Amino acid sequence: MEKTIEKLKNFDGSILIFTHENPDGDGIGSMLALYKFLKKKNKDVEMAMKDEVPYIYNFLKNIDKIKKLPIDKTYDLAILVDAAGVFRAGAEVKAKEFMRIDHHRNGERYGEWDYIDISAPSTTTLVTKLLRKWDEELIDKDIAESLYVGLLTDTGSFRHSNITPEIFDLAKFLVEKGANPSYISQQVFERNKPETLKLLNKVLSTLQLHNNGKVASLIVKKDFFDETGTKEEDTEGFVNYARGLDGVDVAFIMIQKPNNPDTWRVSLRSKGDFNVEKVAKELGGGGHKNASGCRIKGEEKEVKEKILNVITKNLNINSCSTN
Ligand SMILES: [Mn+2]
Repeated sequence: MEKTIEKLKNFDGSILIFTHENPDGDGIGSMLALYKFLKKKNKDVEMAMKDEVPYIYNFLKNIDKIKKLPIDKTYDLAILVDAAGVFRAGAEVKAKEFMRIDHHRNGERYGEWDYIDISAPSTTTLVTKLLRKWDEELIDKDIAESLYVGLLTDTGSFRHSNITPEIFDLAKFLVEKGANPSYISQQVFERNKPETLKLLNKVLSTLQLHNNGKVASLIVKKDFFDETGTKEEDTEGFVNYARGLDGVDVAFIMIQKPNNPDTWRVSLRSKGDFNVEKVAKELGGGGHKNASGCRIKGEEKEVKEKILNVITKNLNINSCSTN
């Protein structure tokens, strides 16, 4: 972390902060916090990502300043937050040097100034520590709010298994700096549109239990979006309905890409000790112990079988569909 601060402190070129495609609260929160802080330090800094901001994050300050990738400019330094490598941006990023601040296992390294800690439950945890160490006084309400959003969403509202006392210390710090937990939770989780519930209704009707009720699956077919007037981003959090079932250790949702129906985006979630990162990795993706993802090409049935086979192997029990 010291080398990260050192590098940024002395840097006076152009800086781009960017995150992964299909951005989440942790990527966006890390980006916004770092952006505002570096602005306060009079750095020449911009932010960009490939996709639109999911509307649940549109209350955050400076969200309108996020540019769209690709950008036809070569930055002196590009800081990748919350992703294992530049390839995760989903678009070209041009820079003379790169830096990575992240909590994903493995991935690319760009220099001694990278700040990677896979034990951190969120990248915003790392950004909080970094900014606190560098200049705690500069952390204002906007920065604290952005950081809190990433902490809240990446820990599944403080429910995942990697929550330690230190995480509550960081949360306490952010609340003291002005982040309002009740307001933020309402903004992120309680602004559903009726259309989203209609979509959820369709998705829940695809629920299936497998492996004696230890595994649950949900499917989002691309037609569901047209039928309900929703977008892919509206499926955010749906997988947790499957994970939340009593007796379920592993849940996954398969989302058919609206513009590329041959491709399925898969989100995997687990409770406790079951490691979905292993499953995702075997399927060509990655992530964390309790939350991971991957993309698979193919027909709905074969893709589902593929996922179930890998989960079953990792569960080390005999597959037995109960539904
Ligand atoms: Mn993250």
